[in-house]
Amino acid sequence: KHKESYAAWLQYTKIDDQAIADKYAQWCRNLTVLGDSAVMESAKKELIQGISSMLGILPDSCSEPQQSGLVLAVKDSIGDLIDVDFNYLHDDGYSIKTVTSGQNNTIFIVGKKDKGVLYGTFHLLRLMQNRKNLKQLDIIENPKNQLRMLNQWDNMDGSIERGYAGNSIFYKDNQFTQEHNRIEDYARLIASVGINGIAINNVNVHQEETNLITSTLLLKVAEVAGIFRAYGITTFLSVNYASTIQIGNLTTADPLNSEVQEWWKEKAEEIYSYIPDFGGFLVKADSEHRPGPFTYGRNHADGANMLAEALQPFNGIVLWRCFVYNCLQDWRDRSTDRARAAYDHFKPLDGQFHSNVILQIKNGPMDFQVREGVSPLFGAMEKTNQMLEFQVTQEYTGQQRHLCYLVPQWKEILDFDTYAKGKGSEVKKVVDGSLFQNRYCGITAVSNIGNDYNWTGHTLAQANLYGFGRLTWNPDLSAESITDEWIGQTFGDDQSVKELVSKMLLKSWSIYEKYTSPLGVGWMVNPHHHYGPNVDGYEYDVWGTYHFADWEGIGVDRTVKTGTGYTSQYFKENADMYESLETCPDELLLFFHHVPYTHKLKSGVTVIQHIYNTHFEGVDEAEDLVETWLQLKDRIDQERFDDILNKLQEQANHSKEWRDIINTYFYRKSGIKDELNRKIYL
Ligand code: GCW
Repeated sequence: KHKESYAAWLQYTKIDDQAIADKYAQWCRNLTVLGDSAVMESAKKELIQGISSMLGILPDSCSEPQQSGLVLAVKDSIGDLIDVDFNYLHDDGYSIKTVTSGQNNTIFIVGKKDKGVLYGTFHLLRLMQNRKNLKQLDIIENPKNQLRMLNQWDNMDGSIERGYAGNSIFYKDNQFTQEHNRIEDYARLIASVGINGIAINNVNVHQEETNLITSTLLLKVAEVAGIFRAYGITTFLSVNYASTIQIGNLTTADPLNSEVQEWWKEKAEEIYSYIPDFGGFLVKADSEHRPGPFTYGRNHADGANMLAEALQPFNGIVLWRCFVYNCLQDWRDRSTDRARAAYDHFKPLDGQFHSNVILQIKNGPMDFQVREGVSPLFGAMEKTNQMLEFQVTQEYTGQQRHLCYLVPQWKEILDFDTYAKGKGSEVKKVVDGSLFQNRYCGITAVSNIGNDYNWTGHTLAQANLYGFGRLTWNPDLSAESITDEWIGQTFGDDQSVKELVSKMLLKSWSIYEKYTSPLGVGWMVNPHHHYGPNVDGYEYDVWGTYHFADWEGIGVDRTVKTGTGYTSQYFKENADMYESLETCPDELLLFFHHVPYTHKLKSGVTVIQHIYNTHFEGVDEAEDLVETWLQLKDRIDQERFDDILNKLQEQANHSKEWRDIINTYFYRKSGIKDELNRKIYL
């Protein structure tokens, strides 16, 4: 039961087409693994599982290459079997080559290191799952990003902050679960798309989790790290900035205090005695009531560097989050702009961070909205390592009850040109380190999995996790190709399934945007849990997330001329574009400007008419999703079919709630009627 849901994109469904199966079999009858490590062992295990499940044959394990077969090797073990240009390969890169001569048919998967072999193995299995021809493979692949990470917001009581797929697979009742198989399956899933780092606890480090760096729990962390290590994934922990006070018997966490510094140095040494390849610390400091260096009149470079010095002897790194803003704002105060906060705090510190500190920056300056500007911090700190943070868990994008496939959104962000070094300074080049030659860099995201049988609640939300991994490996992959390969592995090779599901996924972000908050203004959700419409839910609150709708107009004036000056944080080309009403793109209009409802968009309609139109359209399109899915009946197993159908129906219903609340709200505020006279409740 639920076998397909659980296996996600690693189903290795039996290949029914005998011609293809026979062809594959010529390479899969025997398997030679040259090199010995836990990671090589994982690659071998995966191949055996994939091959036996897809082809119904068990490959012979050989100690040296046979006439035909599969060979896995690393630089040190390949000898002169084939020629691989190792100068071109990065540590995680690989080459896959089909060698045919006479009766010999061999596929070589070669990495510089064992991790590359594992990635190459998953690549080959992906090709087979998508029924690709293996006859003339000559693939060479390097990941574009060095760090490709996930952050679990899991708490030790088993809950997951902003988790929409059940409870934690790591913890229960303030203890580690013993679900090692499940954790291993998670490691397989994420390694298969190239993830190489994971922080296993929530960035909000509460009391229990503060103890994760103490001896009893470190033993358990080490067990989990061992599972991930075998899949090339490095384990990190989120730490409590005030650990010296909470568990260290000190009265301060001042980063310049020598006892504090000493405590962390000893702590790091202790951690590495349990986990020799421990990745380092992820830190949320001075953010949303978490402790931090501000308490001691120190800045964030002081705080991050103190931890970096402790980790440095062990090659550990500090992932320091930039989500720092005033969360006790007064809505009456129009001069404070939360969007400015990260840049204002961090930009002046450029050049002061140690080389083993990376600033972890959310994609937008606010908080993972369906649409917002790109954070102006990207590219703004030439001398500082920067890492991009996405949110795979759908906090503000339908909470895995609505379909919202985020790959198109992430592509837009990665392709956004910052102009930091002139044209062609896209975000993806900032965070892959190529623009400023950083020592450390990469992309991270908040994971969307829990212990639900299908990992993600909504089965189609698996595509977000898959797509995130693939994009961190290579941000230049197109949304269409990622989507296509995911569907092939998840629902099989049926062309009509591919076409329809792909259409649904690729449109879903735009659909979700249409029936929720308009034109980049964000929020309008119910406080705390953030599900469902509530236009003024945060309007008179302390969080700095306002839309300022009145009877005349709506939007946040972030211009230099009349607003908060946020636009000036971008490089000139973007600053100018956003500053001017004429050039600001429609989809972000209300993020940057406060305009009357009668303001005409570039699309030709007024703001109010746009709100009405998109909300009616959004519901229609959500209903279309149901209709499209119904066409797939009998082409998808009953369980997943029904499951997804239920979710899509819930979404279509709930989208009406959004439509009506938003439309009525703005009709009441503006008194302006819908030109098309559709039903707006009074
Ligand atoms: O937007 C907020 C979320 C919090 C989260 C925080 C963060 C982990 O609502 O739940 O806390 O962002 O990113 O730190």
